Parts: sequence; C-alpha cells; structure tokens
Amino acid sequence: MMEKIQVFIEKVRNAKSIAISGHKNLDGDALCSALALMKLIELNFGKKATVIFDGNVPRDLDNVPLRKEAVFHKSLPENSKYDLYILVDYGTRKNLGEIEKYVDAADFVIEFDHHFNDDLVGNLCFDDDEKVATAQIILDMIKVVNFNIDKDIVDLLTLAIITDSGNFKFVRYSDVFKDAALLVEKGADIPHLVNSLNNKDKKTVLVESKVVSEAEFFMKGRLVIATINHADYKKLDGRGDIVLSLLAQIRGVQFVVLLKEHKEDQIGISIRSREIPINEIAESLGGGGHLCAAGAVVGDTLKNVRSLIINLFKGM
Ligand SMILES: [Mn+2]
Repeated sequence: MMEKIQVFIEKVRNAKSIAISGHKNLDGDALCSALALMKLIELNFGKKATVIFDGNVPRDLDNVPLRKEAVFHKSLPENSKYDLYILVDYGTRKNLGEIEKYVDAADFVIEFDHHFNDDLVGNLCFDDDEKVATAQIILDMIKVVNFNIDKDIVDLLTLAIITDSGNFKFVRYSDVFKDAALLVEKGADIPHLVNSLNNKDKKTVLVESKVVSEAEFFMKGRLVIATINHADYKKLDGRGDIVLSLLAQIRGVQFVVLLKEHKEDQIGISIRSREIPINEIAESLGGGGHLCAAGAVVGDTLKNVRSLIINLFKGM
C-alpha cells in the first residue's frame, strides 16, 4: 500500500491538471468518493482537481457537500485535457461513457474501485472488491498517510458508505463499522446525513410505487419482474431503488429484476438477489456488478428482454 501511495503522491504533486470521475449515472459512492478526493487534493496539495461526470446525478444527492463542484462533461471547454486522471467506483471501461476519451488522453490514470474487474483501466490501481464502498479505499489511504481532512471529506466518505451499503444492510465485513466509527468520531452525523438523502421528487416516488404495484411474479413468487416504460422512465431519477427495495421485502421473493425502457430498443436491467449470486446472469447480458446486485443494458425490446430474463432465471 505505502509504495503505491508514494506514487499517488508523486503523480498528484507533479500533475498540472487533474480530473476525477466515477461511472456514468453517478450514485452516492461514485459522486461522494470523487468529491472527497477533490477536497483531499485541495487540502493536501493546494491543487484544484475537476470532478467530471456523464449521465444523470439523482436528486437524492443534491444536498451532498460540494455537489455543485461536479461538472457535466458537456460543460467543459472544447479540447480539455488532463495529465492525471483519477477514476473512482467505475466498475468497467464500458461504464465510463463519454469521459472515456479524456481518460484515454491522460498521461497517467489512477483508480480507486471496489468492483471486480479483470480489465483495469488505471496505471496505478487501488482496488479491493471486499469493500462495501470505494470511499473505504480512499479512507484507508488517508489513515496510512495521515492526510489532512475536513468536515466535507468526513461527510462525503460517510455518505458514500451509507449509500453503497444500503444504510449498512449489505455489510459483510467488520471493517465497514470500524470505518464508520472513525468517521463518527471525526464528526459525521449519520441520522442527519441519511435524512439529507431523502430528497426525491414527488413524481419519481409516485412512478416507482406505480411500477411496484404492476410488478409480475414468476417461479412461485421467487422471481419478480418490474417494468418501467419509456414515458415513466423519464420521471425516474436514478436506478429505481424504491422499486428494488420494496419488492425485495416481500416474503418468498428471491430475485428482483427491474427493466427500464431507455429507448424502444434499449433496456436497462437491474438485478437484485437476496443470497444467490446473480452477477453471472448480468455478465451473460454484457453487464456486471456485485454478487447480489448487478445490471446490464441490452439492445432489444422490452417484450424480448422480459422473455429473455424469464428464461435465464429458469432453474435458479
Ligand atoms: Mn460503489
């Protein structure tokens, strides 16, 4: 770890321009880890890194500290170039979206990620797929080097852990609680931070509840498939987390699949499982993710993808 951190310090120190990005369509971990690193670099190196994103930032994250500092890639000046690019929580190259060209143009790429990925983009990689959030990997580095941190960084790292752990529901290893304890000691107010995330638009919650009420059950209730048509998809903000979590609360439900009609022939798929791994199903559809929470995007119609899913889950 120390040798890698030395390289990190040297690269940040020597960089003339630094950009930081997470995966396309930011979630709490990607956005907050990126902003935390930006502030860390500012506090410890006196440099301003640019946080760049592609896709949507859900309204839930509006109250995140420094949220306004994140720049949509289309608002960047033409021909922007960064000599150091830092990727956080990106998963695989495919999830980079439009920022891929900036990453490829950079002289050096550093990544922090907790997704399993056998085709790493970074030249220097801080990866650990046993962490519940990428923010924990950044916190590990802070602990080793004793970097200066402030309230924004503490709150951002805590928010990343809260969101990616589903309010600590997906925690497998004790290190998360040690990290959370440290952050609380440093001033993180967890009830306040959790509450700051309750910021969805009314139309989003109403559309998600409608989708829940129209979900279809298969395999004696073990598989539930919810679908969001294109008109409703436009009111959705983020992944449809309410749909996924509400349906998973039903007794007997093992797998929840949410199909989102991005376009007539492009369907976003989110898959959640209580315990049985489903990441291979997502991978077979060209996607990926975690063992029990994964997804993919398929170029086909809603009707065809629905049949495909029913077939893939046969025998599970
Ligand atoms: Mn994450």
